[in-house]
Amino acid sequence: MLEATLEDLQARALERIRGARSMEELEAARVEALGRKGALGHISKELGKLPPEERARVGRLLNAVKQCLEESFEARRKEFEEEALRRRLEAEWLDLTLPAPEPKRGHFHPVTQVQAEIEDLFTSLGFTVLDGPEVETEYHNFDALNIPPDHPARDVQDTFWLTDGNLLRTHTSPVQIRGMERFKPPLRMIAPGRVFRNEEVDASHEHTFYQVEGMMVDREVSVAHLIYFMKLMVNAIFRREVAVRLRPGYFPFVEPGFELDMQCLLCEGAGCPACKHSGWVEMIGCGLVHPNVLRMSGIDPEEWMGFAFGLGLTRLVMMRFGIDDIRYLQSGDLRFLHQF
Ligand code: FA5
Repeated sequence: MLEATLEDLQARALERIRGARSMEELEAARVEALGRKGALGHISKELGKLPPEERARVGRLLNAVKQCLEESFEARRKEFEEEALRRRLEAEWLDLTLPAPEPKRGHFHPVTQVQAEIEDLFTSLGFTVLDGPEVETEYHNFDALNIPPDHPARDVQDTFWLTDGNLLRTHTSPVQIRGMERFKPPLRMIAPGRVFRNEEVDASHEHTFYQVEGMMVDREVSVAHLIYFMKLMVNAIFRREVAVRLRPGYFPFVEPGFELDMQCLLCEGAGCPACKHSGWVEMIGCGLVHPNVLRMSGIDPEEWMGFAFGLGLTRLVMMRFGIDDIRYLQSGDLRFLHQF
C-alpha cells in the first residue's frame, strides 16, 4: 500500500520537476515533496507502524525515492542556473576586438593653426621666425620706424601707453628693428605676434589681434619680389588663386608703400559686414623699406635694400574659415572653437 503511494509520489514529483518553468516553481515542488512537512516526511512517519520486515523494505524504497528526487531536483536546478548564466553572458557580451572610442582631444586655436602654416611656408623659403616683446619701447614701436614724436601717423594707431613710458606694441613692425639690430644683412625674417590698439571694436576690428611681420633685406630687392611673396602666401593659405589688389598706402617706414586687399571670401565680393560692404578686405600693409629705417638700424641704404610687410593674421583666419565676426576668435567660447 505504502509502496504504491511512494511510487505514485515519485512519479508526480518527477512530473513537476520536468514541468517547472522557474527556480521558484522548482523550489515549491521540492518543499512539497522533500521539505520537513512534505509528502516523504509524512510517509516516513507512517513507517514506524509497519511490521519489521515490511518496514525494512519500504524504508529502502523510501530512501531510493528520496535520493532519486534529490538528484532530479539538483539536475534541474543546475539547468536553470546554466540557462541564467547563458542569458547573462549573451546580454553582457563585449566585442573586445572593437576599436576603443576616440578620446576627446584638444586642438590648436584657429589663429595658431594658420600661423603655423605661414611659419612652415616662410621657413621653407629661407626666412627665420623671430619673436619680440609685447611691451615695447617707444623707440622700437615708433621712432626707429621713421615715426617721430609729432608725426600724425602715431594717431592712426591708437596706443595703449603704460605709466613707465613704454607701450603695448601697436604692430609687429618693431620686430623688424630688433631683427636688423641682431642680424647682419642679407636677412629674411618673419615675426608673428599679438598686437594691441585702443580702438572701437566691430565685426572686423579688435583691440587685440594678430599680425605677421615679414622682411627681406638684400642687395637687389624690388616691388616684384614683394608681390611674389605676398601672392605665394595668400594662395598657399587658401590653396587656390585668390583675387588681390594693390593700392598705394602710406606708412612712414616704407617708400613706396602699399595696401594689399583680398577679395572678401565670405561674400565672394558682393559685400557683407565683415568687409564693410566693400567686397574687399584690407589684409596687408607693405612696401620697400625706407632708407631712414635701414640707416637707423645700422644698415647702409646705399648698399642694401629691402621689402617689409605686416599681415593682418586675424583677418586672414576669418577669411580662411569663413568667420564673419572677428569677436568670436577671442570670445573663449568652446562651442565656437570646437568647429575648427
Ligand atoms: C600696420 O600695422 C603696419 N605695421 C603694416 C606694415 C608693415 C606696412 C611693414 C608696411 C611695412 P595696418 O595698421 O594697416 O599696418 O595693419 C596691418 C593689417 O592689420 C591690416 O591690413 C589689417 O589686416 C590688420 N588690422 C589692422 N587693424 C586691425 C584691427 N583693429 N583688428 C584686426 N585686424 C586689424
